[in-house]
Amino acid sequence: MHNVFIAFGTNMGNRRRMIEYALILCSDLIGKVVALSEIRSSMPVGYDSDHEYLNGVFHLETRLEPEDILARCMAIERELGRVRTPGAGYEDRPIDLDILFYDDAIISKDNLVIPHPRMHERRFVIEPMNDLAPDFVHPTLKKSMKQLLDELNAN
Ligand code: PH2
Ligand code: MG
Ligand code: MG
Repeated sequence: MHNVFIAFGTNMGNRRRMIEYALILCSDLIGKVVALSEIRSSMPVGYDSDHEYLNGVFHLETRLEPEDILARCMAIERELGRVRTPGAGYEDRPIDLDILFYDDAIISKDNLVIPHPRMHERRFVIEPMNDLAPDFVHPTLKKSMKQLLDELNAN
């Protein structure tokens, strides 16, 4: 069994409902839900929009390989109505599912980078990871979620 942490973010439509559906579809298609973090709201980071996000993290146990998890996350995003505009950069979305960690694997492919490359800069990811696994050590940064949160709080 593998432990996977998947970040979710939603800022369109009925956001609570999107999270509920995403959780059900993740448990159907990816694996057993071990835990769900607190859900927090924040304004969009890295682009301009008036639509507030709800963010959090799912912890799942899975037999799937990372590429397969990625394909299923994208299928769930499409199922919940996400449409990507090619070349548009960040956009509002009904749901975004990002693989943060897969055990302590380090993967760097064109279509998939694990750990998620920008996660340690993002409070909306580090706070929920700290809810679920404060002592989990980031495999490349070699810092725990608690340490990464302390660093964000200090800056
Ligand atoms: N996701 C982004 C870009 N900016 N801002 C917030 N608050 N929450 C997000 O999930 C988010 C974001 C790209 O995936
Ligand atoms: Mg994202
Ligand atoms: Mg994404």
